[in-house]
Amino acid sequence: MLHKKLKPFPENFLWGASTSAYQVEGANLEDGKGPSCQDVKKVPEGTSELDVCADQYHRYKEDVALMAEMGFKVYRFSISWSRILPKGTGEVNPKGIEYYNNLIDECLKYNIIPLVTMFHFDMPAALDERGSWGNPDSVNWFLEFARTMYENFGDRVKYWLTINEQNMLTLVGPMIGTLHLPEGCTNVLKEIYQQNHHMLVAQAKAMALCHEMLPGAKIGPAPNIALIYPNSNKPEDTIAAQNMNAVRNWLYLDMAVYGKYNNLVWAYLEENDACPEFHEGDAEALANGHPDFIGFNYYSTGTVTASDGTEEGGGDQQNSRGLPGMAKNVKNPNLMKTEFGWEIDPIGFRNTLREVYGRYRLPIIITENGLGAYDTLTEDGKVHDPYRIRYYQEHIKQMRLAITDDVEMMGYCPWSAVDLISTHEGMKKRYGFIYVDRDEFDLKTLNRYRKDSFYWYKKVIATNGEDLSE
Ligand code: BGP
Repeated sequence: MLHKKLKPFPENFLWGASTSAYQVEGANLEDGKGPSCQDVKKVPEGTSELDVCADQYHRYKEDVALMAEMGFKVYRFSISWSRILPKGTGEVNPKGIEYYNNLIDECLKYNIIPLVTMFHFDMPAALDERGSWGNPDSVNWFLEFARTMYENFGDRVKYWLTINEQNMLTLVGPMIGTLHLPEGCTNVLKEIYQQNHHMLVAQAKAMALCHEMLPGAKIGPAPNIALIYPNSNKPEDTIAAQNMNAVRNWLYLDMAVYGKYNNLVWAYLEENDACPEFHEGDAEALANGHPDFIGFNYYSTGTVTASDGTEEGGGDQQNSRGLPGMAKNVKNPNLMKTEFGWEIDPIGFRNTLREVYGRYRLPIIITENGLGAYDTLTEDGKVHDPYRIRYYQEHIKQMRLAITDDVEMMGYCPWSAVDLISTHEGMKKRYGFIYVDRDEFDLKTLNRYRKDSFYWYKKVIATNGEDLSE
């Protein structure tokens, strides 16, 4: 659709950015915090441990002040489960509650809305030992955690996200360091989809509990959505794209919104003897959880051809290797790549927004979008990152076109507010508007520096997205 006139960004559009606890906070075993699966995993060779990260635990005041300087309306961060419940259930850690109270109050001091992710890749290690999401009790563990957060922070936190990228936990868990398999597991796919099922039920129940305990608060999911293109106009490539879209994307949003398994996914699970078991009350719970909005992370699209049955599976968030019997992933020659090999597709952002809104008709907030790159701090304390500015210019342009297409947008929270540790590629893969002075293994000063993109984003926010010029 070629538009003659663009619609403006809505008034009160939520401009901000995101982080997650295990990647930004550090202080990973301090003040009573229990270890999470991220603290006990073996980090990929050549990448930093997750013990100090960007040290936001000790520097949140400075970070929030810098976000306020950029004009943030919202800050998306996650709450570390094992910081407030060190063993995952039972005893509450008062120091953990105090930390998040302080962080929330600091945001509110500058009129920055806290958007809280309840779970971002960091299962308490104590619960991993009890079977993690494979244990049917995990639904109740998560609800206890949710209740603890609603009770302690619900007076001030009005926007909640349930589980970050549940689809990536399911599809590429080993890469993120989250997949826990019981010893002797013989049907891995079935186990993974049983864990996935427990997460879906936990999410539905947490949404219902939020509405019950915090009337007026809003809650939504936060999967990683990437529209999948057919590689050609061969009809079988479209079948492959439908398959991949269903397994990667729609399963999660269909469940969050309609409480039902996507039929293509169910057929795939049946075919592979991997259908999850429903426990008593699951179907009702899934039907009773309703999101108020859709949050999703967008980095790129994917492209597939028909399966020939030899696909390997696995990969990382944006580089899937395909799904055996369903679709084979191929490169898209029309797209550029980041220095870390992720395809860049700003028009795909508009495509994805149009598709998601058309399917679900709920307001959308983008909970992640961004460019991982090598940045350099100059001797005079500057970081020139025109590549990042260009990336955002193109994506924000496409978001505005999507708004003009009548997609209802609530906000935009790129990844990330501050430099932090990547899921599997360390500190060198930077995303922030704020540079953190440390290397992979040398912690240096941990001081903060404003990148060029910091000043640029400040202007974008000040003009409500009208002025994207450099
Ligand atoms: C998403 C995760 C984030 C974040 C981001 C960038 O998948 O929700 O936690 O890390 O991707 O990915 P990476 O760190 O692998 O570059």
